[in-house]
Amino acid sequence: MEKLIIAAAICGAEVTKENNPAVPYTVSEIVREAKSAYDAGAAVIHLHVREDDGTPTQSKERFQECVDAILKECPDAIIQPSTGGAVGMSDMERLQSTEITPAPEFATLDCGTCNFGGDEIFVNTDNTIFNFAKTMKERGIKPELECFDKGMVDIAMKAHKKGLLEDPMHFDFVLGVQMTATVRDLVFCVGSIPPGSTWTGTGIGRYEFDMATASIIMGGHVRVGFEDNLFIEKGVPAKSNGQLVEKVVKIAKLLGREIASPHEARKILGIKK
Ligand code: KMH
Ligand code: ZN
Repeated sequence: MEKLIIAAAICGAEVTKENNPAVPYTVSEIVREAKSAYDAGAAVIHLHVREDDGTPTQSKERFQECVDAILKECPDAIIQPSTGGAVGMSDMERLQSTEITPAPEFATLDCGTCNFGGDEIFVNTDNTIFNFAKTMKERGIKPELECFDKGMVDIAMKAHKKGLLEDPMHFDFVLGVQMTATVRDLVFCVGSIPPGSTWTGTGIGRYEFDMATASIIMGGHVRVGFEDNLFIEKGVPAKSNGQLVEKVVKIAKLLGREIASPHEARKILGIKK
């Protein structure tokens, strides 16, 4: 089986220090969390950024500052800026994270509209998705196709048919938000993607380590981090993103799956550097 790529979603846009005091806001806190995940074995850092007071932002300047600072400490990490940002942001605002220099190697592309609980709706119309795919293609950025349910795989395939997405595609199944997060759900989603694609399994909240374990066994890759889950075990807040990554490394070792370095992860994902 291919080596395991671990992605750490270190910050997110929805969680706060009230939820877990280790959630990073400032540049130095973001670097601290990225380094803890990288040192523990994460090859990919999925990045959202904040103002110092915790307000989510997609400011190009703030992304540039954070990416440059992370790369000083984690020189070969694959940094994957979010183009999802936070609920309610405009498309133009969200795409700013792809405008940094050099252009990111990898970035998220959310493949559909999603209920985020209560009255929150994360809006991604077909035109938004096609426009983001086109922009990333023009900028030479590999998209990670964020699919919160199987219908989003179908929308990604429409973009592929239009020539906006190149093979091999990489999917991330973010389960436990709009779709439940059972092994059956994951198997169904994975069975819907074209042969030759790679994929990551992400479980939200208490499903984080269930989906991680299933993904390790099934030959997929794994995402963990504060964006998705704040607890190392039931009722015990994680001290750092690194602690969450360490737990995945332990599970992978027990199951006989080796961990990919950033260099190996680029090869698996077809990212040229
Ligand atoms: N914060 C969500 C609204 C992504 O990073 O691309 C969007 C999100 C997905 O987190
Ligand atoms: Zn995100």
